[in-house]
Amino acid sequence: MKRVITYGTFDLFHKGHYNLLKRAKALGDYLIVGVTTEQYDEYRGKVNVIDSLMERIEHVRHTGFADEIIVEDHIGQKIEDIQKYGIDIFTVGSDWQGAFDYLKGLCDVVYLKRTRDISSTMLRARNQKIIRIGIIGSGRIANRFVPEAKRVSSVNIEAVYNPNIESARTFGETYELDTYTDDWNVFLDKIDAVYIASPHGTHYGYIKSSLDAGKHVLCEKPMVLQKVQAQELFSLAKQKELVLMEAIKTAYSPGFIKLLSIAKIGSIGQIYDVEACFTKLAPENTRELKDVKYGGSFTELASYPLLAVVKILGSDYEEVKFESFNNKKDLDIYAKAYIKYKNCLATVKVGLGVKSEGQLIISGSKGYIIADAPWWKTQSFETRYEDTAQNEKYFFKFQGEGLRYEVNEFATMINSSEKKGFKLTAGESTAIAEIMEKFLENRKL
Ligand code: C2G
Repeated sequence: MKRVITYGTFDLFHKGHYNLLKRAKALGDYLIVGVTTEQYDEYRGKVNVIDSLMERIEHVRHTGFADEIIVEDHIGQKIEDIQKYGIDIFTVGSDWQGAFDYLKGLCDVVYLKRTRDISSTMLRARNQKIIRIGIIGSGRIANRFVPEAKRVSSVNIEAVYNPNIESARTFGETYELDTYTDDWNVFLDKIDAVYIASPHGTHYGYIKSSLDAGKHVLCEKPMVLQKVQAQELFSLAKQKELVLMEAIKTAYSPGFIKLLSIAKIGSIGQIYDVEACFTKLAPENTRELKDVKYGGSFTELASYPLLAVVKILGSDYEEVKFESFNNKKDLDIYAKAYIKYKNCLATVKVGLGVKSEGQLIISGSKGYIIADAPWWKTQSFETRYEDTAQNEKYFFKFQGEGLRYEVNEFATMINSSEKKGFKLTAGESTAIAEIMEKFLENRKL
């Protein structure tokens, strides 16, 4: 009996998949089909699979070609399976030509011609209304945003707005955008949603105007620097059934989400302390160290550490105290926040003018979690215990600049009936804004 194996995501099942499975079955007598899990797809860079694993398995089963269905959930599994199941032939579509030649020592490798003019990506685009995104601002983060957004099939960057038309033109031509403009109404006409990548002080105005115009909003951190503004904007978004999301990329990245789960299921016991640090040396003459109203280390960098604190300990802290060292413009080059909760503590350390170890350490009654710099990408973390034999290390891919995760979440929220997600809630963003506001009040003293 000739045993054949093939693998795939089989998302939005279509005739290309059907043809592949039919021909795979015809190669032998027994066909095993490996269907990828969401986590494994996320690991290998597929961030927008629509159908659940069970739906995708059901679609494969329904063809009647598979004699056995397994899941593929980790890298290297193909080699293990070929030996475990005594496979004679591995097959996959010709879009993978050569990619699995390393299996030739174990079995025959057959690349079957890919069915033309159909793909899950195309169906996703057809099935789902493409969300037309307009970018406000054309600075550093906006330049990183465009290539990342291209990795998310359900969105398209249509336009860029900048009051400085020359900046808008340069950016628009660089990325071949259909529209670049300094005319707000022209900009709004072309889009369904905005990504705000302008300086902190302009965020509130752009969010308000965009929501008033019925546009969904993804706004760079810090979204706003006053609690009351955050409350007002989130309730406006809710009232108009629009999405308002703060773009703190860590909140949407797979590794950080897993870290939160590990912390919250009690792996390290009761949590008593969270210490988070993020420093990034900046030259004296940059915006962050010149803008006397909104500049400084805390407004620039504290969104990440505060995200960790608020996600792990919640928003109901009792008091917060600050210490900082300031430059000649009275902007903090190094700042520390000490946040006291009823039964736990948190320390946030940030610095544009002072370098320190960018760690996240969560201390608990049974052990602790440590994520080394850059913990805000959460490519790895470790749980550590008194009995070091119990220590566990976790590793994650952080694809590219990691902005694709927030773009994917933004698109998912827009396409879902619930216009809010769990990864970073309105309450959590509001708590972060409140602590930012308290820091700025404290700095004026
Ligand atoms: N396929 C095809 N024709 C298409 C689309 C897909 O023949 N028009 C084939 C692919 O080449 C693959 C199978 O159908 O062999 C499943 O395709 P996907 O669901 O896109 O899975 P993929 O990401 O290609 O995963 O470890 C995963 C596998 O290596 C392949």
